Amino acid sequence: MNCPQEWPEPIVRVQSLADNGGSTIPDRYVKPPMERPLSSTVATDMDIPLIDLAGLLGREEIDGEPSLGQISKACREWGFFQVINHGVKGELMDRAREVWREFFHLPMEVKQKYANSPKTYEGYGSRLGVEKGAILDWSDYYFLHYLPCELKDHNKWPAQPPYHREVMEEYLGEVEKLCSRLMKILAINLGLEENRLRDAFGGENAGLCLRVNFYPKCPQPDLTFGLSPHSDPGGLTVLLPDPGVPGLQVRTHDKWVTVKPSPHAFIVNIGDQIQVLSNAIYKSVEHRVIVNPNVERVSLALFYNPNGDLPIEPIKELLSSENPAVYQPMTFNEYRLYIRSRGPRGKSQVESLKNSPTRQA
Ligand SMILES: O=C(O)CCC(=O)C(=O)O
Repeated sequence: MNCPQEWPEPIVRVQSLADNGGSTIPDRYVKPPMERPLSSTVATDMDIPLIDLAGLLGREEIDGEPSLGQISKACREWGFFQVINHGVKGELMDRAREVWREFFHLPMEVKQKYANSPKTYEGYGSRLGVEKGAILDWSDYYFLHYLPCELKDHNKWPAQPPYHREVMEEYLGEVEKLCSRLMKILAINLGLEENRLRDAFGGENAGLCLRVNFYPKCPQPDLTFGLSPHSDPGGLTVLLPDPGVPGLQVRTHDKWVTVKPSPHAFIVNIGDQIQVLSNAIYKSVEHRVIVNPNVERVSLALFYNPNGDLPIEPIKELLSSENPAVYQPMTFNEYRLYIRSRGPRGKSQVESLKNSPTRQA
């Protein structure tokens, strides 16, 4: 299966719809009644764990550090946590978010020069998935490859605002270091050698890409989503949220929890590929984004992914006759075609990799 070169229908920018100032949203964005934000329970008295990484920063020996246990529990129970004192300067985080906000507020004809196609998704986009007639989400986005180096093409990066590239090179370099640290912690917490997960991703050849999500104001937020429920297909996601504008909701059991972003925290979550490598010890959890009638929202999701050509399967050291492999191997290039063609849709994909009981025996 290959992704088509072109979108099945003309692209409409959600930002233009919002700027038109209508009091209703087009039918294309209206979710069926049972799939709307208020058709499921939202827990108001809970939040994802908040973990202080200060004790882990700049230390070679991290054994015995209390945050290790907190991260282990969060990866197994929530699949999500926020981190503070993570080593990336707050000021750089703010600048990265604001250069993108400036980009989305450039005139439409400037942004259109970067219009993307479903072939690589790189550039300015307004839909995920290529199904003709699909109900769409209330958001635009910008997608960029950063690693492996041969995939990085500065021509695909916005040339405006003028300091955009400088800010983003620094930001992506710093968040890459954070991803490497987190990958080590995740491996150690599984009882593995510290580079084991990173090596399974292809080491230096692992992938890193960015999706900047722009959620315009929405006149009927109860009828749609900024991003429909999905789990992340990749490895690890480090999300920079918009301070003071909650929007991300995380599934826990049969409820949704609205994440309250802490100042200068990143939101970290496990993706499907780490769920597979850990043989389902770590959980890749469904999440969704609600929209707001009064305020727009910008978020930067950095996806740390396996190299696309490597088969990803449960790590042998975690398997035994009592704990056989739960998943079949698949490369990330094959795996991500699903979300690239069908768009964000729940967690059914990783379930489809499950071995049948007869295969496991
Ligand atoms: O905007 C957010 O808070 C979440 C974004 C997200 O889930 C994604 O980009 O996959």
